[in-house]
Amino acid sequence: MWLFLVASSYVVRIHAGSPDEVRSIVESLVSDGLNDIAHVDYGKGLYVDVVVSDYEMSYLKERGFSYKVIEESPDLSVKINFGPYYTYSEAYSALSNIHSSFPSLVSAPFSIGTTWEGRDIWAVRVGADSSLHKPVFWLNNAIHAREPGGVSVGIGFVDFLTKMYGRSPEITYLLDNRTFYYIPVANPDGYTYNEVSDGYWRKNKRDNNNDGQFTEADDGVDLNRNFGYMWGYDDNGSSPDPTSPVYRGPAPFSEPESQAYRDFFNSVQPAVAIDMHTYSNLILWPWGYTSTPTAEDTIYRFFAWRMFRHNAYQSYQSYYLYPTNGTTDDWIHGATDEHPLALGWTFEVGEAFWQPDTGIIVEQIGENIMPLLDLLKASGPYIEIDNFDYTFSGDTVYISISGKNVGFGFNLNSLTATITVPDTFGVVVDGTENIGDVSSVPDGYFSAPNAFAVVVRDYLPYKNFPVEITFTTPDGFSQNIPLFVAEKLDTLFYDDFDTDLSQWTVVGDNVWGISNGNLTESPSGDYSNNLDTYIKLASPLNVSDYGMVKLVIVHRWDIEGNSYQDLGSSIYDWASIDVNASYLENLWPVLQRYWASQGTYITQEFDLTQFRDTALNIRLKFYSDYSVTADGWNIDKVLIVGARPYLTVDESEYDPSSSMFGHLMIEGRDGLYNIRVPYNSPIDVHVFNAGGRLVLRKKLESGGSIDLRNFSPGFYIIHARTTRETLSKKIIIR
Ligand code: 0X9
Ligand code: ZN
Repeated sequence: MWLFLVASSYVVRIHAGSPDEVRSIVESLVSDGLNDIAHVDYGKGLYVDVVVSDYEMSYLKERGFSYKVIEESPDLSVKINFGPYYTYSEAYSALSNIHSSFPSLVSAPFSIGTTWEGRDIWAVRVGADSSLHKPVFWLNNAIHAREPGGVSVGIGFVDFLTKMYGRSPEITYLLDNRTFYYIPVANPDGYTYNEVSDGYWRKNKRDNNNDGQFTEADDGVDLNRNFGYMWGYDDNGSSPDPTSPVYRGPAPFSEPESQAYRDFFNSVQPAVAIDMHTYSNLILWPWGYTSTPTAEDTIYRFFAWRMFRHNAYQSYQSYYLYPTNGTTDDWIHGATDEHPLALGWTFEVGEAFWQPDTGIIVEQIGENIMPLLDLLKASGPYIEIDNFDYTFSGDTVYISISGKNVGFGFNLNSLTATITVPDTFGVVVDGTENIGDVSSVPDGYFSAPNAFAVVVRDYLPYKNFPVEITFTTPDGFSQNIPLFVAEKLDTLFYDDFDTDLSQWTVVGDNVWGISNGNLTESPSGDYSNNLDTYIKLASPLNVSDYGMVKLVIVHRWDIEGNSYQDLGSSIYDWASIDVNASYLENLWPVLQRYWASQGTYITQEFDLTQFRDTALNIRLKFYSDYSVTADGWNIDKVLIVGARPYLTVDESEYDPSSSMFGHLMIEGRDGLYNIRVPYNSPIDVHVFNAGGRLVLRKKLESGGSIDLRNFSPGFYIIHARTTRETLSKKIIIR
């Protein structure tokens, strides 16, 4: 009957009147041994969340603190199967299942070491072609036992990568050129203990007092205080007292769990690493032991800035949350005698240790997809195109590019860019550009005006065609970036909000409306508190045969929040633009979030090409907390445009799985061919000779034949297009 033996835990919130008072409450709690701080709000909330026992709560009462209980030991019946979270064994199974579905992308879970109680610390290796040595990215979860929310985000990210491989050129490149080690549960003993206890245990399960049994009051080491860089530097946020929740252990790396972490980390040598915790919606970087910034502070700020716009997590040097020592992030950054310099990030995801439902978890995966991708990119050389421009002059297209290398510490020396264009579309007349030496950000920008020239085939009625730019260096770097030249854009969706919202579906609070020709979540005045609502396209778009898809939005906003520019500003309310494709199911990766104020209209573009699908959707989401409101979000226009090649003579584009009704067929020989389609669609037929010249064009109504018997002998390509597919067949006339 262990159920009756477990202690109760509470997360209590203590309010203060000023940021200084918040800091002094933290200090006095810590000096009284109540150092299990879960969250510190120095912003408008002005409070401290601390995890306490019954006994500690009565002590708080005695000391005259006024507090409010915000979480209690979750109801045991919910907790037995860990609520909506992965248990230790479910995390293992989830990763094993991903491995079974994508064996060439995700390894089977393997053990990097064992715990005091003999449990395996599982890891998977994510990335194609595991035989190659590639730059390494690291993510671990649950070094603190009671933080299962991060495990959901980590597994969700691995799952997302496998779904995007082969669809998104970006993610395909990343999985081909990175090795990503993922450790779902870094503290298995503590984690599994929470599966059968009240769920607030933080540390591992070292038997501190050697009495042969585990008791919460006496045992356990905080693994995030046991790392060997500046271990025990002082007693601020790290304690020599074994009963403390931040007990640092008897010696640096005294614990089998931190040893396994250290040894595996040192052997694989990541360039960028994240230790993901819950909760607080924060992204932190070293140092934690001192207020002095690291020498890489501007680099941390550069990446923090990119991530900030996606998930709206406040971001700063970790010391300013509260000082600590012996943490993972300081060791990752500081222990350069053990491994090459690496960026060491701490994420604090979510708003509670135990959150009520799966919906919140999926939102937290969505808001962290782009930030995690940003750091996956940063862990090796990676070119990001900022501008791809072209001008037309007769049949010639001049192409300019600019961009940057976002790899941390990876310089690209003697960088060359080469363009290729499929033969049917054009001939490259100026195909190579020597870009020179490109260092990494924050300095690694390049610009190459009129880098390339392409003469487009004169039989094309308009100049829509794919190109591929390959960046290489003499020492072996190579990255292909597919792009699309579009003279003619198709409007796939347009709304300037002059009439009604019939093109949209509302989910959540039904507050959306039109005001002065704008879409807004508050058509009459300021928005309300506690909103969580979105509006999405009523009919998702089939963009599967587009070579480029782009969202354009014209908007302005006034939303509670201090500053949109300042990384350290607290974010209370926000607007968000999110994207979905059918294969992502209920996951909506966040493209960008907005808060504070943008008084004049701005136009923004988002490239959605990598989310190409038969059912692409976007949503506009609005979130507000308590107490303060403002005018809100005003969206003047939403436009989605796409471009597709005039034709494609490439059999690889033909996807036999794309229709359940059967397919377009070209049959026949010796100059006589039947073209049939088993569904209702006109067929546009083009025949090209071996030189790529158009020699016949015919429109068939749902099928018919073409006669090429009087063509001169040689090879030809018959290209047929319906409303939903294209098919090419190479034929020979004798
Ligand atoms: O205190 C911690 O270990 C982390 N917070 S948590 O609530 N998940 O326990 C924050 C660690 C941040 N890193 C440093 N301060 N170095
Ligand atoms: Zn933690």
